[in-house]
Amino acid sequence: MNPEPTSVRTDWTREEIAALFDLPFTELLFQAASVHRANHPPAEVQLCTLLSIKTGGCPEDCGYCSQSVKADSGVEASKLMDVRSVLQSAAQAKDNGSQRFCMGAAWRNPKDRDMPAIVEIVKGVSAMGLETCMTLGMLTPKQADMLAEAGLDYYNHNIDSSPEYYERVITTRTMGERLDTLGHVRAAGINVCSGGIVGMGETRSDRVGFVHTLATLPQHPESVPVNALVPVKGTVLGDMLADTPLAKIDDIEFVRTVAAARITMPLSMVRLSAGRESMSEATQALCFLAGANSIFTGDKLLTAPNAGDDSDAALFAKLGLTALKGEEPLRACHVAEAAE
Ligand code: SAM
Ligand code: DTB
Ligand code: SF4
Repeated sequence: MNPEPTSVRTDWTREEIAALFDLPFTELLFQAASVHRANHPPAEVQLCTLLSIKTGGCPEDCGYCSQSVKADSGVEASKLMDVRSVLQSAAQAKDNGSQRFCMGAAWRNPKDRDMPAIVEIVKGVSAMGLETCMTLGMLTPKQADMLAEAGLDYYNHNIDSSPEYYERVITTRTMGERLDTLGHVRAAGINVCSGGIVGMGETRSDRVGFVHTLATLPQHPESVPVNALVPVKGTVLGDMLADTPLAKIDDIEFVRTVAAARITMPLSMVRLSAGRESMSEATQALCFLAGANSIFTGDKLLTAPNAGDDSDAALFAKLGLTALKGEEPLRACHVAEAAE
């Protein structure tokens, strides 16, 4: 690893990011791989496990999501899981070599009455020596403080797309509200995980705007999940894609998005997130070359299938990749220090 990390900029212009996307693919990959190895061990990938702790019945209308009440996806709504069952799943994830345990709830926002159970879950999973991440929807400053106090390491809240395209995918809350929650998470001292989805029918200009929004936040998210849309039947976007098969995101364009995220946010962990199940090994390998250094393991994401441990073990062996070990949770202050 290069001892002198790349300087961190939060003043990227859209034009600069568009120019990255426009580079010859070989040049873009060379730049992304160079930034990657200057700041991270290039053959180590962080393993995260997801668990849906409260599934379905969500009042929001996100056009991609199987868990929205607006979707006719067959996902049944359930209540918040009991603390013991969550801890059992976390123990299993740890046994399987996972470093981070990410818990998701299909809520617009947690209710105050949910918070004691959530706090207990965070404390229990932390005590097992796993990094904790939660994604529960919008938070008030007080709820963010409660999560910080409980020891939550990361909070996931995605901006999902460019500000312009966001409004065409979700109408029940604004991008501004998403950014407010990210601000509360940051102010509480919790590490930020924020990314989005590629392949929702957006244009390249939207993908530029998506990366630009993240890369110009006052401080880059410590984790940036880049999801490829998992088209779920019964959702607006899943059905739209089923009717127009050519709308599926081009693999090379997906890799370009990963590379642009890596170059503009050099210190962040860039997670190759949903959609790996239907991605070829070659495309995943290109994403790792382009700077992706984190994945979700296991057979299931929240409701959709994931690549699975056996195929991941085979892929890692083929590519000579290993699990990232022993990393301390990257505290927000580390990023600020490295930026100086
Ligand atoms: N309700 C919370 C929220 O929206 O912040 C947390 C759970 S939500 C399912 C977490 C993220 O998963 C979304 O922001 C979206 O980026 C991603 N996601 C959901 N459905 C997806 C799909 N079908 N394909 C790809 N990513 C998806
Ligand atoms: C993120 O960006 N991707 C994860 C996690 N954050 C919570 C969720 C992916 C969900 C994929 C669709 C599903 O399982 O329903
Ligand atoms: Fe609800 Fe989150 Fe799904 Fe949107 S993405 S419908 S907020 S669970």
